[in-house]
Amino acid sequence: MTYRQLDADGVVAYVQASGLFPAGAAVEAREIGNGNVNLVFQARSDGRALIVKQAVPYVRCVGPSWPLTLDRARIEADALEIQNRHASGLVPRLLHRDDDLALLVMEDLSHLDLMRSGMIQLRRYPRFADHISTFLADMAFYTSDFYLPPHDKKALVKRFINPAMCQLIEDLTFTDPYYDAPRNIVNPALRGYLEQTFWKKTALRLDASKMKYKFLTEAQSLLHDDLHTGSIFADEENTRVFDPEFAFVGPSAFDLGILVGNFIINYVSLDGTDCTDAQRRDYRRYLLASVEEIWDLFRRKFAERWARDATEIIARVPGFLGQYLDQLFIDTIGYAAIEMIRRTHGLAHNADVDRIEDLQRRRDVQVRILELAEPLLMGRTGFDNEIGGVTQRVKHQIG
Ligand code: SR1
Ligand code: MG
Repeated sequence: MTYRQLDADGVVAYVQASGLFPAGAAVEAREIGNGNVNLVFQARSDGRALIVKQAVPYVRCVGPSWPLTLDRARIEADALEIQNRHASGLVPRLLHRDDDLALLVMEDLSHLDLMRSGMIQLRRYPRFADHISTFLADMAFYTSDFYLPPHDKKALVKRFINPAMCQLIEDLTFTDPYYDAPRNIVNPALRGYLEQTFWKKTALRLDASKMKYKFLTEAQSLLHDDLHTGSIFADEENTRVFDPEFAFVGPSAFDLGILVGNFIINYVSLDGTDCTDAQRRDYRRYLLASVEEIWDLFRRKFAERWARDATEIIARVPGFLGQYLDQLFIDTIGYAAIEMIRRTHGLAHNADVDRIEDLQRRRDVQVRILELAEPLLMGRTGFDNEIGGVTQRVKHQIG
């Protein structure tokens, strides 16, 4: 079948014809997506719901003037299959795929919170650090050279060659935020700071370039590659990581760094909101405890998998694991800072900050994020590879 874009009626006809609901069942569908890139429908029948996600041949939030590969749906389905194998229960179940239509059908998770929205409302997710550290350790180890036989690892790299989506991240994350790029979306109240101060920081730009080069060249493990809090559903008991359309084999620390960066953005954003001092203090304590727990559990779980399942001979060389994890830590902090910068004035922002309506107040938060990102990025080797040093720095600088 050749590609055609579905509307809600088309989705109803498609799921009926595909046998995803019992024959003859009445089905309703509505578009529920509010993402930047794709169409997302919820199809319901007799109290049961499915999610139908279809890629469109352009960036949805911009329109047809910015074409984007449909192959991202194939990548997403492939990534979900692998994530379901290694991190089962932590990603949506893939029920059906149609690569010709660039379409996936997944379990409906709308009973869970979109984590970003929940965090904006100061909700807590007590199982999250345990769950996400398992997801990250499983993917970082079981899709790496330390576990996969050489031919399988190369086949994985080949299967996830994802150049258009990678270029999007390369440009929007590592390049555009460091100059007055046409695609940046800049709070007018922030522009003066960017022009007079931020865009003149040549040493910062050099370190951002070093992080970009790692992103371009380090094929360590299969990444989700867009692991911000808008790519996670959660509640008190559950965590599901979704939307891996940017997946490719890249630097393992990138997923960790994006996640940590999003927690820190939320942390700083609380200065621009009207929560009480006690609410802000308590939630900030929760956020930093989560960051510490995520890193410490990741490090421990990765080392456990290494000790139990490593097949590559270099994994038996004394000292290799420790140095590998230390470098992952340094890169995690670097990528966290890179994420904080890009979400402030790049193309795609975080609602945590953009919900602050008063532009001057939003600008003050944005400057604080940028001025915290700088010592994290430039000082990433100076925390003795201890996450407590990073959280102390956040607390000391922001309060
Ligand atoms: C074209 S918009 C691209 C951004 O949105 C996604 O959520 C990713 O974060 C990407 O960078
Ligand atoms: Mg997304």
